[in-house]
Amino acid sequence: MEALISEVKNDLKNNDPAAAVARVKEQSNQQRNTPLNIAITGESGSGKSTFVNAFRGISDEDDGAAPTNIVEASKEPIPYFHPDYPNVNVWDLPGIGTTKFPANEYLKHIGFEKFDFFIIISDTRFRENDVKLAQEIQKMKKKFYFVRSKIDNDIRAAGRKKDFNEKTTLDIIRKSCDQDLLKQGISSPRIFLVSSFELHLYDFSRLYETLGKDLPEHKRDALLFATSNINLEIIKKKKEAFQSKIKYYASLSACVAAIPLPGVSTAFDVALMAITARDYVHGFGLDKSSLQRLSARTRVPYRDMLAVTMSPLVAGEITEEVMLKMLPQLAGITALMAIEEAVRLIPIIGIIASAGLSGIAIYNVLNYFLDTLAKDAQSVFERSLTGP
Ligand SMILES: Nc1nc2c(ncn2[C@@H]2O[C@H](COP(=O)(O)OP(=O)(O)OP(=O)(O)O)[C@@H](O)[C@H]2O)c(=O)[nH]1
Ligand SMILES: [Mg+2]
Repeated sequence: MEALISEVKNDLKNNDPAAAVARVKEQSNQQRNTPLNIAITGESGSGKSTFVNAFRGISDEDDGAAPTNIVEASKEPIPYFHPDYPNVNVWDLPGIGTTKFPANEYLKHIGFEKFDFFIIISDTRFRENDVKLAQEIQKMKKKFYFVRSKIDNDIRAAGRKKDFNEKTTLDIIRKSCDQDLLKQGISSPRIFLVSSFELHLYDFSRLYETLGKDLPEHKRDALLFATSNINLEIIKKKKEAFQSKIKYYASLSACVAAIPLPGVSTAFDVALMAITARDYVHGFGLDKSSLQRLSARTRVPYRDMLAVTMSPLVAGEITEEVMLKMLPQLAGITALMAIEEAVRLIPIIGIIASAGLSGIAIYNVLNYFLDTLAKDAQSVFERSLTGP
C-alpha cells in the first residue's frame, strides 16, 4: 500500500490523474488474482466433493458444483474456482486408493508442488493410505490437516443415547482419531471435526483459523475473500481486512485534492469509491450472482435475501455514474461524521488541512460503505440460516 501511494504521488506530479486511477484499479485486480491452491483428498466416498462445494458456498446441485455421490467420481484432479477470485482453486482430488499409486507417486501424479496445503478427509478412522500420504506430504515440506467428515451423522447417532452431551461426543471422536494416527506414527496431528452440511458448526471455524495462520499474509486474504460467509467471524475478518486499507485510500484522495486542477479531485474520488465499493460488494458476496448462488443453496428466495439488506449497492451495478449520483446523499451522511473525525485523522492521513477535507470525506464514505455492507452481509447470513 505504501508503494502504491508513492507511485500515485508520482503520477500526480506528472499531472496524470488517469494513470493514478489505473494504478489503484490494478492494485485491486492484483489482490483478486493471488493464486491459492487447496488440495482436498481422502478415500472414495469420504465426502471430498461435498466439502469442496460447501467450502465454496454452493449447493451440490449447482451448475458449477463438484459431482457428489458418484462412485469413484474421477481419477484426475479437478480444480474448482471462485468466480470472483479465479486464482483460488479448491481441488477435488481422486482418493489415493482409487489410483493404485503408492503415496509418493500419487503426489507426483497430482502435481503436489502447486498446492499451498492439503486437507485429508475421512468419514471413519484414518487409515494406512491417509497416513502414508500425510508422511509423504510432510517430506515434501507441505502442510496438511486431517478432517473427520460427516460429524452430523455421529452427533445424530449419539443423540439417541440417554446421557448425550455434544461436547463429550466430539471429544471422544477427536481423541480416537488422534490415537489412531498416533498408533500409525503421526504425532500431534491436527484434526478437525466437520460437517459439510453445517460448516458453521463443530470445528470448521477452528480449521479456518488455523489455515489462515499458516498462510503468508497475501495468501491469507485470498483465502478469506474466496471463502463464502460461512459464519459471522468470516464476515468480521473481511471487514477488518477492508478497513485496514481505508486510511491509505484516504491519503491518496488527499494527495489528489492537493493538485490545483478543477474537477480532478472529484473524478478521482468517484473512481476510488467505485473500485472499493465493488471490492466490498463482491468480497461480502453481496453481488447479484453470489446472492443467487446462496439462494440456490439455502432455498431462501432471492427477494427475501434482498429484503433484509439496506445498502443500495447490494446486487446493483457499481459504476462511477452511480457513485456520482450518490454523492449528495453521501455528503449529508458523512458531513456529520466529518467534524469530530477530522481532528483525529489529520495526523493519520498526514496532510495539510485544505487537502485533508477530501481525504476525510473519502475516509468517511468508505467507512460508511463498509459498515452498511458488513451489516447487510450479516443480515443475509442470518436470513440464510433460517431457511425458506
Ligand atoms: N451426513 C453427511 N453426509 C455427507 C457429508 N459429506 C458428504 N456426505 C455424503 O457422503 C456421500 C459421498 O460424498 P462425496 O462428496 O461424493 O464423497 P467423495 O469423497 O467425493 O467421493 P468420491 O468422489 O467417490 O471419491 C454423499 O452421499 C454425500 O452426501 C457430511 O458432512 N454429512
Ligand atoms: Mg467426489
